[in-house]
Amino acid sequence: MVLKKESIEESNQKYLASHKQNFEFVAEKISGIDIILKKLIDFQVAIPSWALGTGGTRFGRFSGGGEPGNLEQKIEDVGLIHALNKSSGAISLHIPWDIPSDPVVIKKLAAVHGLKFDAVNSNTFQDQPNQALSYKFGSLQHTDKAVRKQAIEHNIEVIQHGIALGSKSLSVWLSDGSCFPGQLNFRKAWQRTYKSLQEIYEALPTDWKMFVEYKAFEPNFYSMTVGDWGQSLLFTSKLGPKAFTLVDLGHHLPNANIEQIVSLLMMENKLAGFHFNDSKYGDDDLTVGSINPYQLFLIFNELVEGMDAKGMNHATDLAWMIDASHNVKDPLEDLLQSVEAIMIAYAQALIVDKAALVEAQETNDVVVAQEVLQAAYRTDVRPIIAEARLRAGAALEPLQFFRSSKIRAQLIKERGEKNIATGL
Ligand code: PSV
Ligand code: MN
Repeated sequence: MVLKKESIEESNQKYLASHKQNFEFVAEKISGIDIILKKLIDFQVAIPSWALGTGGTRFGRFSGGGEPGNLEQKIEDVGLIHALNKSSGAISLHIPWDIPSDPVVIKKLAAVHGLKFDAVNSNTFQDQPNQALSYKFGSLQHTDKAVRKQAIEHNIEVIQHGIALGSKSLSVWLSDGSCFPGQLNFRKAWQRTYKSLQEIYEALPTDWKMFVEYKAFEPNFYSMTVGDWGQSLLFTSKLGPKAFTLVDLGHHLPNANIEQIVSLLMMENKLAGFHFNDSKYGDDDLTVGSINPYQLFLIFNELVEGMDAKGMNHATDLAWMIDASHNVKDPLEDLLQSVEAIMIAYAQALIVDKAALVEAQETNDVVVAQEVLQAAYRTDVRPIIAEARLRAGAALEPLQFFRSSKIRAQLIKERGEKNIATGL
């Protein structure tokens, strides 16, 4: 299913007059609005192929129907999101959930929808049918050299799939660790993992990056071998200039100061980018901005400050991706909400009065520093995001469009109620 440009334009007409009024009201108070709009238009957030179906927990899964049953349909779904917001121009594949049967055809299909291929993700946290050796006790850390070799070879195969599609990065998330005290020698596990990562690193093409994602707990509950940003940074620093630390917002212990982590990783040129989501308790994988939008804004405030300090390109120098799961919402609606939340936080960070903030910081004026940040955070920037969408040819009201055009009903008609997406 491909959305027609004309139907989006027609729908925009309904909202245009009130949108213009709202936009002018907020825009007149913001200096450099056209530069901000350009940055917003350029900013693209990749959609993970595994977030297009209904998620679930170990207690159950409640499918909503019309899920994409293959890679082609997943690309079609990301194409729908991108047509509606023009901010989701990339898809991130997880191998082996999404092995392209014919990369040339898949690449062409993605191009029809205006999509590129973002990072490719390896999977050594599950055993696949017909897999020779088990990852029950880890993969790159495993005590058995043969298991490590199998996991290394899988990562190299993922790189090959990525090369065929035009990806430029490999994301490695390991569930390696231990469930009980005494199960693992931490030092040996770290060293084995490092050696394995080195072999994968050696297989990277020269213009590729390797992202090492950390996670505090789950599925291992006593130790994780890449458990926090310190452990990941130790790996990526030793590996070399093509290795970076990937921040997934749900992978921290409660109340971690993620914005500070982000700032320091950028200082060291070691921030890969993000897996955006939100959470209340742990790795909840909830809609971005649904629980703690202020934290998201504070993270973007550090990102903009840190990227500007280094003269980085906001749109292309870091990897922006969602990593979420939708147990009770329509996945496409949820993803539209997540992208919107990211754009809002980014726009709010762009309008922070930087000179006033620096002045407050340098003079230890704590009260003014808070006022400056919250003035930006409390600005309703939604008309600015909508204007960026309008200028990019997207829908002024993506969610309304999705609902009023009955897109899900059409997908159910095409794919059926029981189509199940590959993934977790
Ligand atoms: C692990 O929780 C994770 O965040 C990693 O990014 C995985 O690749 C992804 O979720 C999908 O399971
Ligand atoms: Mn993740």
